[in-house]
Amino acid sequence: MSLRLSRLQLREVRMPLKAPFATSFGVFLLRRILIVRAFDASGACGYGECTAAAEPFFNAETIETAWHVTSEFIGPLLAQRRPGGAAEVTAALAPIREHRMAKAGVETAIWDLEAKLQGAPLWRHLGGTRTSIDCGVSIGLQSTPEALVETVARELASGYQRIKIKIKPGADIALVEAVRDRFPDITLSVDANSAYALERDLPLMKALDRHRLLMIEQPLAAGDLVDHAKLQRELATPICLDESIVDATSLRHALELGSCRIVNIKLGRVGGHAEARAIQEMARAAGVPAWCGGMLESGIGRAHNIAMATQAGFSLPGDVSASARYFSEDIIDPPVTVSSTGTIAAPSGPGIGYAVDEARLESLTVRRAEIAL
Ligand code: OSB
Ligand code: MG
Repeated sequence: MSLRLSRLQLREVRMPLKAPFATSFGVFLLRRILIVRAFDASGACGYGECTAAAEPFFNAETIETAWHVTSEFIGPLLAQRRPGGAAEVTAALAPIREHRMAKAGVETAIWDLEAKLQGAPLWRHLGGTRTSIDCGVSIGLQSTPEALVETVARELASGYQRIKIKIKPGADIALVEAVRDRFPDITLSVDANSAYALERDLPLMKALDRHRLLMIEQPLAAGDLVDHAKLQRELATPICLDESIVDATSLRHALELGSCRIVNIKLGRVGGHAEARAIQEMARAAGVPAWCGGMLESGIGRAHNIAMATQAGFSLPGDVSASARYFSEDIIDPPVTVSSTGTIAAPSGPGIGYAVDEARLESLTVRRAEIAL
């Protein structure tokens, strides 16, 4: 049965974070999130989340660019091309260059809708095989090494299987040393969000290399696969690419050059489930571990991440953690919870498998738009 899309509903919700989340490129205090609902002619609907931030510091998109591109271009293209299934949406939107987070908000909503129409859990509909996913945490920059060590201790006690800490120039080796001194054997990684330069920072990278890290995530500029390849040749620690991988082609280039040995996959960064599925399949075929990254998502984006991470290529714990780490109240009910062994069970209900709390969504909404298809 072919999909009959009838309209999109966009809304911006504002969700304060429980604690500031600091990275090398800035601090998140509040998430401004574009939530997309895709309706079909029967009135059924699916939910998606656009993970663009308020500022263009992680990548070039913002919630404002996503709102504009979704209403002015994605909606009209869908109305014109009328994709007959979720797997056709990426091709239908191909005339729009880039703007992958905007596309992913819509594309993932259509996957949820299609899975719901078929009465199937989205994770199974995507071809997922894992009945539970392995979870790690991403810990933002802390004011002191002591504060960081305390936070790490708390997350380990909750059961998380892997600790990732954010680093930036001037707040790097001392943080890693402090965590390693206290926890010599934990699975530990660092994420630089492109804050380093090969020429200036090779000595620092070599110092990090001595700490048995699982990976060093995105040390250099997003566009610089060549310098990542040069750096990887100097290090025993695998480099993991996040910002650099925007589609399956960029992973192919990275693998051909030797720019990474691990890949972080984010639905928004790559434009949705179809591309994410292709990337994890390419990684699996190449023997390169993949894991699910995060963008401080609300429960809707989090549920999509869980579905994505059930696919076979996702062989390392991801940055998918409990709703309660970020928000005092989520927009799904019940919120995402993590077991004492650091796992999340794949849900059994249709679509994303978590009920959206419509009343709460409504109360957090600061603007909305309807797009007829
Ligand atoms: O680089 O992985 C990143 C958050 C915002 C932007 C970029 C990143 C992150 C995280 C947090 O590391 C992941 C999460 O817990 O959602
Ligand atoms: Mg990252």
